Amino acid sequence: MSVSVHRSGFIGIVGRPNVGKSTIMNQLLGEKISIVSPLPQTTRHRILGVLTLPHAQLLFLDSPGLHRSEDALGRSMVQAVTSVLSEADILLVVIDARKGITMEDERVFDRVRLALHQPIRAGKRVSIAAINKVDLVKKPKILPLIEACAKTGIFAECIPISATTEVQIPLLLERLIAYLPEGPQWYEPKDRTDQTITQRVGELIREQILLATRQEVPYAVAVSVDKLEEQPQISRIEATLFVERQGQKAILIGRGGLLLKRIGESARKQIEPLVGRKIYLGLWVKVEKDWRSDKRFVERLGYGAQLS
Ligand SMILES: Nc1nc2c(ncn2[C@@H]2O[C@H](COP(=O)(O)OP(=O)(O)OP(=O)(O)O)[C@@H](O)[C@H]2O)c(=O)[nH]1
Ligand SMILES: [Mg+2]
Repeated sequence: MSVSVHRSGFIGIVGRPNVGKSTIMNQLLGEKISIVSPLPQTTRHRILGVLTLPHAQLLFLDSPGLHRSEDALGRSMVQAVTSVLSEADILLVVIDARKGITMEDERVFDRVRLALHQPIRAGKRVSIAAINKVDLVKKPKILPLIEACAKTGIFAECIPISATTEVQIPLLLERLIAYLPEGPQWYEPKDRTDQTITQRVGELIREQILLATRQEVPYAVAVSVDKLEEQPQISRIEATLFVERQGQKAILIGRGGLLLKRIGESARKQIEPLVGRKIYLGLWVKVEKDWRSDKRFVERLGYGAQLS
């Protein structure tokens, strides 16, 4: 008779910006928990995504891309990566197959190498490399990349995947479960994330801003949801969009308020399925000069290691 074992643990998803960390987490969860955009530094804090299966519970920790940044926001993002590196039982290190192994990846590997030497509850930790975006490269390019990953000596496995076309995503899931330590079901199956609805709504609005703006503007915007009120027919949501300068405010609002209106409409389409009803979405733009350099303001926004 085989005795079935229940496995659980934290899987920290780390890597340089824009390699597809959040896309991979969403694919593995089958739900959009983290926002995704073509711009680097989309994810600004640690985000928990829970996948409950009959014999395993996978607690994914999505993290911001590891990068060098001197302002308070950048530092809080790096701090979030550090906390994920120290807490995870398994480190899932994401690499972009199109770009190969860059200097920035090497810096991530150094951090992973150090983390692997730190003890953790379940004892030995492992790291797995996911070579993502293989849909964008020709097959002969993949094998040398797997070899280069293996050569680092820090990965238990190097798995080529494509998060968007779902190539080898089931295999990745299977291998992650195989390395999970034995453990209980920590979260109720209905719990998918530690983010509140308000925080998720704020992120969905920010996602539409990232998709609709250019140059410095997307990086200079923060969203604060001030009100989420259920009324008989609709939910009323009001949010403030903080920018750093008057010029950015003018760009975000657009001529005749057109851009802000477009952002609001596309955000509304994303938010309605999440809250499960029709919403009224009111957006206001406010200048908070150089907020990214203001540690207290960055903390107030909930960025950094933890949301709550
Ligand atoms: N073609 C292709 N594009 C992908 C794949 N995975 C992610 N992307 C795209 O890569 C871009 C970045 O994806 P994200 O998931 O936001 O990347 P990230 O690593 O979380 O980025 P940061 O949060 O900024 O560090 C998006 O435009 C995704 O659609 C993939 O497998 N194939
Ligand atoms: Mg991300």
